[in-house]
Amino acid sequence: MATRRRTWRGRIAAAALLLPTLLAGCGGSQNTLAPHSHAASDISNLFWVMTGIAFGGLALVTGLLVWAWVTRRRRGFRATDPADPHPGEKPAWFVVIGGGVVFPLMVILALFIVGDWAVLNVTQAPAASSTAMTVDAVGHQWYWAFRYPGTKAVTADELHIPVDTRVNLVATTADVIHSFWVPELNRKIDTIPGRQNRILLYADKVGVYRGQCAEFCGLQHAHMGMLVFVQPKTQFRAWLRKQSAPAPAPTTALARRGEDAFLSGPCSSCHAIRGTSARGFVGPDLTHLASRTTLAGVLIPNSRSYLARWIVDSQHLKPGNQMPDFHLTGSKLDALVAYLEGLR
Ligand code: HEC
Ligand SMILES: [Cu+2]
Repeated sequence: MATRRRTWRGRIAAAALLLPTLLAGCGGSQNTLAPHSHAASDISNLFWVMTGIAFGGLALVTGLLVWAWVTRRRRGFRATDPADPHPGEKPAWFVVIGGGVVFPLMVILALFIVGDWAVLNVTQAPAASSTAMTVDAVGHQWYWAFRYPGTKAVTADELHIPVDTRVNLVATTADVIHSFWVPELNRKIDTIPGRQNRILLYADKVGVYRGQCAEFCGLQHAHMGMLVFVQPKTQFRAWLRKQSAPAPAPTTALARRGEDAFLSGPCSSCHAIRGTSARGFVGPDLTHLASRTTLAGVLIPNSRSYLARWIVDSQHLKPGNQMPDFHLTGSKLDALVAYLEGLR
């Protein structure tokens, strides 16, 4: 008896210890329950309605069980005939049909109407005419390229949009299936080879929202994050104008040597820098690299030391990523970093 009690206590303690671990997934920066658009609000409301109904159902069934148990004990029930263990206790047919068929059907139908009809309609691909602008999101193993049709702007992993503006986001892929997901702004949208999928991107508040590839796409899937910078409209327009321009020319002798190294070496076969001869498309566009706050799918900050470490040892920072390590020595590395840091 004593051992039995101890194991139960152990199990409860284990569950209590596990709870904070599970709840650690709630909150934080990718929170579906902190919506900042109509679509995300509807998704969050649907979650609460479903949770409420689920727990209401649980409470109802548990309550009935307890009630049956208590009334039975009070009556001093003892089954004597094994062929008829419940003498004189035939449930009324309307309890069985009503509670077992009609009631669950009504709940499921109500959830279907709220979920499928109302919420799906709001989170659906927007009519192109109802949006103010389009952004192309292209999934790559393992980063996102963002293009602004009608301009030359291309960026990676850091998407900028104006606040209170309906954006038509067109999701495609350069390789395998990925999924574009910014939980605070809308549901997920898969990128399927050969297809264009669309979703509405809208934010009611200026800020930075984190997103993540939400479809397993290989080794570094977990490090395929993104940031959505929601800016006041005039700020956004200024940003877009700057991003559309070609890369600024290097201003120091060191940076000029870095440019030479970049253009004459293997870097330019994988990366594009507009305004130079670098036109690769395997890796992210680096035209305005220095205007980004992070590198490599929001894995590391865009600082001088991380930039140098990335070039020399990206396979250590993001194992299996498609950029090889370059064993460069001091002065050449300094020159490359100086050049990249000037790409504002
Ligand atoms: C074989 C193709 C290839 C070559 C060659 C290559 N890169 Fe890359 N590079 C990539 C890929 C792919 C990524 C994205 C990695 C990821 O995040 O998964 C990348 C990422 C980067 C980034 C981070 C960009 C961002 O916005 O996150 C920098 C900076 C960079 N490379 C610089 C260089 C430099 C400098 C060279 C030359 C010394 C170079 N690369 C050579 C493929 C290449
Ligand atoms: Cu992925």
